[in-house]
Amino acid sequence: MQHHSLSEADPELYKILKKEASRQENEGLEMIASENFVPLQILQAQGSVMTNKYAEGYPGKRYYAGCEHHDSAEDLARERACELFNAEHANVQPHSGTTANFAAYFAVLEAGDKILGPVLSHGGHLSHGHHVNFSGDLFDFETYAINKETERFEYNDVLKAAKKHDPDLIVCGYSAYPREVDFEMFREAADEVDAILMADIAHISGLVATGAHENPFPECDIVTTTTHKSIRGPRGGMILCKDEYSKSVDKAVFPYSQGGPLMHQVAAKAVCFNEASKPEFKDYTSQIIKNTGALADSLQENSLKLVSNGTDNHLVLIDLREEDITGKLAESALEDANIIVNKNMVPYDPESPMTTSGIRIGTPALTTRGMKAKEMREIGKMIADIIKNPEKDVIQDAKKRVEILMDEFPLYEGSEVEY
Ligand code: DSN
Repeated sequence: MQHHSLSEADPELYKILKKEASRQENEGLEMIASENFVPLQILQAQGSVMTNKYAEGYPGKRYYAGCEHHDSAEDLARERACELFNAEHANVQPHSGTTANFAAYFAVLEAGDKILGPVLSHGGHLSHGHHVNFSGDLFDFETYAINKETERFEYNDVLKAAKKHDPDLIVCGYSAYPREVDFEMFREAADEVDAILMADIAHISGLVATGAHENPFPECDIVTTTTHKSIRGPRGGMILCKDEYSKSVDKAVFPYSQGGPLMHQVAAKAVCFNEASKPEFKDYTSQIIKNTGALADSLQENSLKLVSNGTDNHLVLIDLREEDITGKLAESALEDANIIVNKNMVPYDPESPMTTSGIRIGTPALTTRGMKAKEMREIGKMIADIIKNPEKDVIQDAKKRVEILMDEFPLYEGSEVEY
């Protein structure tokens, strides 16, 4: 076999990677709440020889020979995950958050069973019962809603929906909810109707790992997450659960819903959990909370309304219903200034999902770049100026300032990253 560097072997693809690296480094303030930048050691594990092996099954019980080192890597990932999240069992093989949710549902339910989840436009995810997704197609999903007054999930509303629908399982945990999830409150509601409680902590798992957000255990029975959002690891998924569900969770991942695990990703998950256990990562997540608070203050001081009037976590949701701009147009105007965010439904949104009356903004990626409250306040002001007055000169002024910030807070520049 002849080995070549990527730049020699495939200049066409290499050029694309270089362009993407440059985009990440220089061309935009990355404020999509679900995105982050991984450290070199995680890129390295993902690009390792672990990609070469089939390892169907689990450590000690594989369907192929030669899995000794894969067993060690997967055991390390599982042990570290259990330690980090105070979980009794971990399955680190799910390829993504959605496949983790698929396996988690089928670990304890059968098609047609009833699940109670959040209204999608109130912060939920497609895999929490949307009709275009397997979850809405295969299960009988009913919903609970955000309280119109407090713009938070409240016990009485969840309990009422639970009593009305008598679900087999309740899902909590969201993609666009700026407040702490009260797992105890969901446990109480689940107990009232004898339902299994599942949390999807994809967005907040980095915060949970360090105690910056309440841990879903012991209240929840099964917990799913991705590994690439606030926890800053490789793109992928994971299921954590109590011991009593361990066998059914493992069976639901393999062989029920997946074949061979992506062992290079599993190896990188082990590295991620090690990073997340370090004191520096605790500092990182407390900085995320400070940064989001500073961003929220700045947006509000500049007369923008936030859903629930603030934030407890890594994101804010701007409510544009009283502004002269939709989420779609605001997203585009901000992108023109190289501020990258996404349009998002707000609770009780009169607009369609393609238009929306909201903008979701997260701070994990910029916090990874080293930005602090001072920069967040400045960015909040720029965002508010553009939303209030999306004119060319306002956008151009912000764009120039964004370029300076990118230079001040380099990402991979100067490191040994071979794109
Ligand atoms: N796409 C993710 C998000 O942006 O929240 C959820 O999977």
